[in-house]
Amino acid sequence: MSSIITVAAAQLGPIQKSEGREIAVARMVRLLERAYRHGAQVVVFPELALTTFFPRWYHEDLDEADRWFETALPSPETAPLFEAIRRFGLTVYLGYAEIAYEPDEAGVMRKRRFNTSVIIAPSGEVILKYRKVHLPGHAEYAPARKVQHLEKRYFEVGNLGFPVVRAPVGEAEGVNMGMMICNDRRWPEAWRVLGLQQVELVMLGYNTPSMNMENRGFEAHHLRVFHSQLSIQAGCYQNACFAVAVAKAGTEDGHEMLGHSIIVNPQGEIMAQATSWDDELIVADCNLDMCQLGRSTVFNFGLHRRVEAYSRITDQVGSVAPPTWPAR
Ligand code: CDV
Repeated sequence: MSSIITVAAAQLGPIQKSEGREIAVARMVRLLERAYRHGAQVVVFPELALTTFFPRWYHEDLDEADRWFETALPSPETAPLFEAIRRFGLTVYLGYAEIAYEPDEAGVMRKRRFNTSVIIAPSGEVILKYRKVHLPGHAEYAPARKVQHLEKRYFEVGNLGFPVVRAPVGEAEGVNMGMMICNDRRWPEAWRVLGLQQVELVMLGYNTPSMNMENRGFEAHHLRVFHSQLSIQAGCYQNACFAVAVAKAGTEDGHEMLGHSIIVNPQGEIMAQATSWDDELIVADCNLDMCQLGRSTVFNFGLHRRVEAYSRITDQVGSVAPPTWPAR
């Protein structure tokens, strides 16, 4: 059995507010066909891949935003994507806005909204679902901000944890696959929870503005890409896994987002990087045996982790000030 899989990052250029799903889906189907021709077995699309990044737009009434959400996958509009997945025999990560009718934590059945991604098997079946845990931004209209970022308005915090599934990919008998969505990549806790499940391939999509309009003079523009890649490269190295990290890039309705989609190996090296801010495919061969080195040496968790020293990680949310010296 081969332990080499060929993975593709299918970066998308901008999707304008006025553009319907059929336009995005047609572009995605073309990328799937190109991925197939390049011999890829796994294809990763961005966060909220079917629409513009709508959390930058304010709706007083949440129901008015329903047009950005999917109530079922596949739907008549996304069916061509599933047909292409089956036709080309690909494993695909898809990010989208989800409406689910399900009980909340209090057991009350209601309409719920999540920023979601799924892994779709070559058969067209959804084999794993993830709902974004680290939602950035704010819930109410913020008049002082130059651009709104209303993820906390439109989405609930994901309630599925960070799951990992093992499934066959190409010639590989089984690949341990997990997901993140955008801001999650900046949180080492998210990577470690996946690492603790022996993840080999992390798939993640993002929509990241290329400038921080609220930077207060402390974040130079070029650091936007650096911070994104720093987080992904560190996550891969410290958890001995590969990652395919994929942007929705370019200028959507006047708002510019960075590209720089990357494929990273367990040494934290970038194996391939997108060079445009448009639809672009990058491909790399990943030898899964490479995960073994970190996992059996410096990051052999069973041997070296010291959970007795980590209780603050789960017992405490915000930071606390340290004691002052000299004590008064
Ligand atoms: N969609 C995102 O989660 N974007 C955030 C921005 C707001 C910083 C990100 O982490 O890229």
